[in-house]
Amino acid sequence: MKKGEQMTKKNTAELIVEMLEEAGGEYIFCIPGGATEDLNIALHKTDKIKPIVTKHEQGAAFIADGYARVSGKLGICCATAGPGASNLITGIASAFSDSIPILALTGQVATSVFGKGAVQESGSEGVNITSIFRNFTKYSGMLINEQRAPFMVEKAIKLASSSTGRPGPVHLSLPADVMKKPAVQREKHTFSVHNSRLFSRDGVNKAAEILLNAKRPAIIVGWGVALSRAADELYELATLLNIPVATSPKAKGTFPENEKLSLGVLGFAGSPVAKEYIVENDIDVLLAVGTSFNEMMTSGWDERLKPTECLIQIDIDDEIIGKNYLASIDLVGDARAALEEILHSAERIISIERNKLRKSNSPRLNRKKKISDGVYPDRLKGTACKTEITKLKKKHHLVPVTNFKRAGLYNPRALVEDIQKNVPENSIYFADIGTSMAWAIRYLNMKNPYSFFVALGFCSMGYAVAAPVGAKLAFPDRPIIALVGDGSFLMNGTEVATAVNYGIPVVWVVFNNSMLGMVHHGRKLFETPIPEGIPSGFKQVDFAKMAEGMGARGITIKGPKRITRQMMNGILAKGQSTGIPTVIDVHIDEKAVPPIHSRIETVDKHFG
Ligand SMILES: Cc1ncc(C[n+]2csc(CCOP(=O)(O)OP(=O)(O)O)c2C)c(N)n1
Ligand SMILES: [Mg+2]
Repeated sequence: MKKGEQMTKKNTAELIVEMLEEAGGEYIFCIPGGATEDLNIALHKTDKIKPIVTKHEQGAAFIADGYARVSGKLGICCATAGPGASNLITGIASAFSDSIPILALTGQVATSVFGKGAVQESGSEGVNITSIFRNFTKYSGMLINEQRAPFMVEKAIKLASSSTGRPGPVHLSLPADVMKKPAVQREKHTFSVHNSRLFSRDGVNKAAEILLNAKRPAIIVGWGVALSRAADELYELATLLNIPVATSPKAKGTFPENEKLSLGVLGFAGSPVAKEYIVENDIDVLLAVGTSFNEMMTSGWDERLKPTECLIQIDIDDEIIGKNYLASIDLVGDARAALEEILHSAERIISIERNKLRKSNSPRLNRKKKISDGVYPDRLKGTACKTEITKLKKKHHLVPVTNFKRAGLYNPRALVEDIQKNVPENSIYFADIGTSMAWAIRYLNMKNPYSFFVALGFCSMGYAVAAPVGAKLAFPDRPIIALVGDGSFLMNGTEVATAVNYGIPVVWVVFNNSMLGMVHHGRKLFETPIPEGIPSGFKQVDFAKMAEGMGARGITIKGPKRITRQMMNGILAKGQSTGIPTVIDVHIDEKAVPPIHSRIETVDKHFG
């Protein structure tokens, strides 16, 4: 033991649990195994962190993600060595792609037997789990001894929670012998998340000036705005400067979609209004906030997205700026802080100009004049852009559903609209990867921020089957609605049993089309349709029965039956009172063509 270090009565596993508690950990999503027994014993001694045992480690990672994604808190998951750890991979990779703060703990055989062929050895002499995780985490390390343990755990938690740049998953491998060692005494630390405020003052002022003077500006916001919880600041800036806003599919709802200035979603399954306003017409100044301009948002990096005069780009990650489109003004920093600063700067400029105006005018005129009358004429005064948007909304007024309804089958668009009509406005939605996501992005009208979630970074099927379980734990009083395909449900549907086990009343709506519809429709939409070498269809599954088999409620909707207010009220009320989750198995019109054309064009152009 070194000078200054004292041994305490607890062991290292108990110290880790103590640190997780201090970091605000409420749940640990996990499947136990021999290599994690010390952690298990340590968890047994506390009632502050509740273990939620899932049915598959991928589910544990996705559920931790769902918890973290909706709440902004750290999600914690844990798996045993070897296959337990490797089963986490897709979930952690998905969290990495979407910058979700997760701490993944995995078991490890004792360091004393490294290299001897121990069961599930996962160190450098076996399947090197730490090294595998290094490829898609902000940090992956093995606690090689008890002395380094407190530092490494603290570092992992801090890195996950974004004290440096974007948040993201981290991984720690826990050798069994180190876990048993007496814990090193450490100085207590207060955990706090610091959002970096690195952007330049000059850049902020310049951005405000340019936005104020722009003729036809627009704002595009990405997932970074949701991550930094910047919806209020975005709203204030957009309304003050009278600038239309489009969001990426992932950031859907961060600007209220019912607002006059809302263009809706730009990109995959997005709104034709956003496309026409921003892509098909010239924008002189574009403010991009927390978006990497990825494929899904830009419909394959459409050149027409470039503004004619100036791109102002805000991102916490310097590496993102200018990655796909050249930025004239770059503001490296947290989206919320940067938007707030631009807002203050714009207000300052407006008030200076107003004073100038006052001085130069007669007192009589003065009282009536507003800044928008003189200095920044047409735009700030602004009905012009709102009128244009309203016209576009009318022009694209989405064809009534009845026009493309096949008798007796539920049109997926009607399904999405019926669900939204009949559940409370504070509901949180998840959409899985598949056509359900496309229908949801296009036809849900999100008024509340941080209430619509798609894991579009990694696009893993099955995400939205498991993640809502974590979301419901984070927000027990809000309805959690998961819109999922039947193929996706078959991947992680066993997590319904996890929800049943812990009384977590999520509502899953399964879009039952007996096919991997995204693949099926995608193939057909190409100019020369792609043949079915690997089939996309499969035999229909009875998801209500599957749900009932796991102890959940199962409801089948087929034929002329529709989702109604009474039905949803009943499902949600019963869920809240009993804790029993529900699976609604809806037989949809499998022939309805989903709004995925932009993706097909991208694949054709870039991967064809
Ligand atoms: C884990 C994983 N495997 C494969 C894919 C490719 N993929 C994307 S969507 C999709 C089909 C989804 O089918 P389903 O869940 O039934 O939804 P649908 O499209 O039919 O609505 C497939 C196979 C993927 N994104 N993720
Ligand atoms: Mg399907």
